[in-house]
Amino acid sequence: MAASKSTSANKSTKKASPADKSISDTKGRAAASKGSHVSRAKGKRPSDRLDKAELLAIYRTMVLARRFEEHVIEQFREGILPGFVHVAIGQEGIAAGVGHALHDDDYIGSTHRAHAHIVARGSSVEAMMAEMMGRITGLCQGKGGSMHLSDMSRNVVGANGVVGSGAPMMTGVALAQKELGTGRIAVAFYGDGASSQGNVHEAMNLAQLWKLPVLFILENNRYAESTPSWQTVPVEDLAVRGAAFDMKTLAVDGNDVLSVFDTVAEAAEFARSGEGPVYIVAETKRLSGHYVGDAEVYRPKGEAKAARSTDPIPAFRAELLERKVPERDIKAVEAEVEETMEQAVVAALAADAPPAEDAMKHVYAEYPYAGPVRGID
Ligand SMILES: Cc1ncc(C[n+]2csc(CCOP(=O)(O)OP(=O)(O)O)c2C)c(N)n1
Ligand SMILES: [Mg+2]
Repeated sequence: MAASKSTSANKSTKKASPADKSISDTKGRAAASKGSHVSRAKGKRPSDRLDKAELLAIYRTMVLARRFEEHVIEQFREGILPGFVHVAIGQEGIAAGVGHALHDDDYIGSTHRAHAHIVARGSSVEAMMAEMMGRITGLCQGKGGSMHLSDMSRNVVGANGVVGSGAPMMTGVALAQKELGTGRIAVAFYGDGASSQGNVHEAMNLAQLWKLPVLFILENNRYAESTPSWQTVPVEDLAVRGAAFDMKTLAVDGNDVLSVFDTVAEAAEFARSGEGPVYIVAETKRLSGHYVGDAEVYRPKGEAKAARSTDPIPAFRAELLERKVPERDIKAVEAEVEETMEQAVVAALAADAPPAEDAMKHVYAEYPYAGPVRGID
């Protein structure tokens, strides 16, 4: 295995008798997964096959997600963008690594912190920004906003304000893929806070029982709102929870985009081949507040500043240079992203709100459903 270390309970307990599956076994696995977050294993990795254009595409996704959210913050502070907004600044390594490792027609289900995941699926940033501003040109015709962004043309089942609910929803999507034999997989993103929710555990249990093609991707930023995870989670290493379901488990440094890419590539292959779900724990840092406007008084002094040293974007930029990607090409990507985002904001600002008479439209699905679901219709 390449980028991350497997803590697969499947492998390590296959020959063990029930009595052997003891606390010490679990502890052993916890120890095995420690340290696997930080270093990359040597040897061939799927990302070694990425060419310059593909590496730059990953970098573009990260920068586009960052600039999208910086524009969102600006428009929110201006009072133009309504609602309640959570940004994932600092967590783009996970979004981009996952987005680029998936097949184009795989499915994702996101959280309240969804923008980067959706940018990484290739949704239009113009339509996303318009949605955030409540404009008719938005992804959901301006009726969803940040926490209900969805884009079925990109198989983005949706952002979701109900913490942890992506796990059962995407388990259902995975069940559909298995039943229909599509060969596609489903991804459920969730946070360390959500990881203690009962419905997440129920979903993981059923997914493993039925060997469903779903990846449970835990973005471990170690905060749920203002509460640090040590106050709510009794285990130091969240990867050990995979053992409860005998589920293949991978731990990865979420700030290292190529490690995320490699980990998800491995997991996706496993799930796609019918072997069952994979649980991925990606360590990261939330470089912003829980929501835009959060005073972060709960954070120990200096923590936020120190976390900036793990920012995945400058780290990957430096890696591109090391890999001999010319700086002028990197700068060209950055300039193109600036222009794309400027245009997205201008276009969203110029668009109209949906008409009042449409307020009750799209509240309930109309059956038979005639909307776009790629590959099935
Ligand atoms: C079912 C449910 N419970 C509580 C909340 C309130 N809430 C919103 S975000 C959040 C914290 C989630 O933390 P985590 O899962 O770690 O995600 P992060 O915010 O770190 O991305 C909570 C408790 C909610 N939206 N839904
Ligand atoms: Mg969290």
